[in-house]
Amino acid sequence: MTHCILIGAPVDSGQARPGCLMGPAAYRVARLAETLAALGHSVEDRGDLAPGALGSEASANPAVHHLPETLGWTRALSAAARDACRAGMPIFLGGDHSLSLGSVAGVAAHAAEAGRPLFVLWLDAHSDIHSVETTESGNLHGTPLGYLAGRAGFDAFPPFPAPVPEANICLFGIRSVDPAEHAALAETEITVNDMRVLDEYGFAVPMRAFLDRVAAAGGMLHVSLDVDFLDPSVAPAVGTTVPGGATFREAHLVCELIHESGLMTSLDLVELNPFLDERGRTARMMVDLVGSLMGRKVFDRPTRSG
Ligand code: B3U
Ligand code: MN
Ligand code: MN
Repeated sequence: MTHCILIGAPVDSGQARPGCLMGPAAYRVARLAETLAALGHSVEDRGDLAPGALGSEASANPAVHHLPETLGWTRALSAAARDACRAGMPIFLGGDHSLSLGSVAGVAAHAAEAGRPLFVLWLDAHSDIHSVETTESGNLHGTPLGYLAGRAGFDAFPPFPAPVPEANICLFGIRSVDPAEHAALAETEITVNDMRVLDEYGFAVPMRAFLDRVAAAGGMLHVSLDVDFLDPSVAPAVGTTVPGGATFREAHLVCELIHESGLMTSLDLVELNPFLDERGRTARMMVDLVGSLMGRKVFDRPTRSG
C-alpha cells in the first residue's frame, strides 16, 4: 500500500491554448482518489497550489511568454514536491508540462537529501528539451527536460538542485522533435526510445531494459506522463495532438510494467485540456492508466520479477 499525495497544479502558462487549468478538477471528477483508494492505497488530497507573488523577470528570447508565472509555479511546485516526497508518493495533477520544471526540482532535491539516484521516465510525443533561449514557440512546456538535466539556457531560473544525470533519463514514445532539440539530444546520453524504436521492438522490451537499470542502481523513479504520449484517437483532450501515439493496450502495458517494477516514487499527469475533451473520455483514460500504474490488473499472476 502506498500513501498517495494528490497535488493540483492548474498551470496554464506554459503554452498558448487555455484549458489545462481545468485539469486538476477533471481528474477529481473522474474519480482519481476513489480509484486509488479502491486499490488499497491511502489518499491525501492537498488541493490546488497557486504560483505565489510574481516577479517581473524577462527573457532575451522575445518568443518566451509568461516567464514570471512559470517561475512562480516552479518555486511553489518545487517546495510542495520536496515536502510531499517526505510523506508519500506525490501525484501532480496538471496543468501543462511546464509544471515539471518545479515538480522534478523538488523530487530531485529530496532524492539528493535521501542519498538515492533519481531516474526520470518521460512518456511524451515531444522531447521537451528546449531551453528558455532555444524555444521558438516560446511555450515553456517544451523546456522541463532541459532544466532537469542541468542544461544551459535557464538563467532566470533557480539553479536546478541536483541535475538528473543524462544516463538516468529515458524518453519514451516521442515523435515530434524540433531541430534545436535534436541537436541537444544528439550530444547527450539520454535514452531516446522514439516511436521508430518502439515500432521495431515493441513497448515491453525497451521499458524493461530501462526499469532494470533503475532497479540495479537502487534508484527512485519519477514518471512524467504527458497526455500526448497517447494516440489522439484514445486521448483527444490535448492541445498538441501528434498522430501515431501509444494505443490503449500499449499504454496500459507500459503502466503495468512500471507497477510490477515497484520503482515509481512520484508521478506527473500533464497536458490534459478538459475543454477539448469528449464527454470526459481522456480524463477517464488517464485515471484508468493511473489505476494500472498503481496495481490494477486483470488477473493476478506471478510477474517476471516476482
Ligand atoms: N517542441 C515544440 C512543440 C511542443 C513541445 N511540447 C509540446 N509541444 N506539447 C515547442 O513548442 O517547443
Ligand atoms: Mn510534454
Ligand atoms: Mn507532449
